[in-house]
Amino acid sequence: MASITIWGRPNSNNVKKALWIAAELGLKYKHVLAGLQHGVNNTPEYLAMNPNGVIPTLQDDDLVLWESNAIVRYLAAEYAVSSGHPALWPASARARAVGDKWMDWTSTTFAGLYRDVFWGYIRTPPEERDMDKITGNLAKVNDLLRMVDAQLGRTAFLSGSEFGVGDIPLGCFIYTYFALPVERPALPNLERWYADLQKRKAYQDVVMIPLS
Ligand SMILES: N[C@@H](CCC(=O)N[C@@H](CS)C(=O)NCC(=O)O)C(=O)O
Repeated sequence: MASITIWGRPNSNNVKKALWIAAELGLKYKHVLAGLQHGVNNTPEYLAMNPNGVIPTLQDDDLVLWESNAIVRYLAAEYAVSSGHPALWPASARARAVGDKWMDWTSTTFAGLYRDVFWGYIRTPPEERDMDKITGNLAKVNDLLRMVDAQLGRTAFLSGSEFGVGDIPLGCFIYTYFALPVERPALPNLERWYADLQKRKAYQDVVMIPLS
């Protein structure tokens, strides 16, 4: 029986990715709060596991892993079949590649721009907000989401015709996007996809928590 531990605060989008895939797979794991007010991630013990000092970190027996997308991919690859959810890790590399690119795109193209918008509205007092930066980044975020909307007009999910790990990274961010006190452009396919995600128990339990 595997012994899994996940470190990270549950309101972090990167931690949510790991907790969400674990919930989809029905895995049992120990959860250690870490990051921001919880500390832990700057202790020598934590840095020995994850020298970046960021969250999340996963331990599964003798494997220690960081980078949230790598954690999602590892858990799906290792446990999709044994947990009875083979669709979460298709045997075909071609099938996996479809969603894989959206995982990396979310981290490398979307997350940095979105971070300033989210932190600006949710974690910064109104009088301290840099509205020029927030508004400028929000416009770029909306342009990126128009691209996602076009994709979701062609396929039901970012992973293809079925939900898969390729939907997890952006799925975490999109919950907070739709909760921001801003005007949003019409993104009908993205809204349909978001509505589909909200029907998933794992999404409700892990992702749809109060913003903080
Ligand atoms: N590329 C890393 C980024 C990890 C990251 O930046 N984590 C943030 C939270 S989302 C963090 O550790 N912040 C410091 C803290 O929470 O104390 C990943 O995807 O795992």
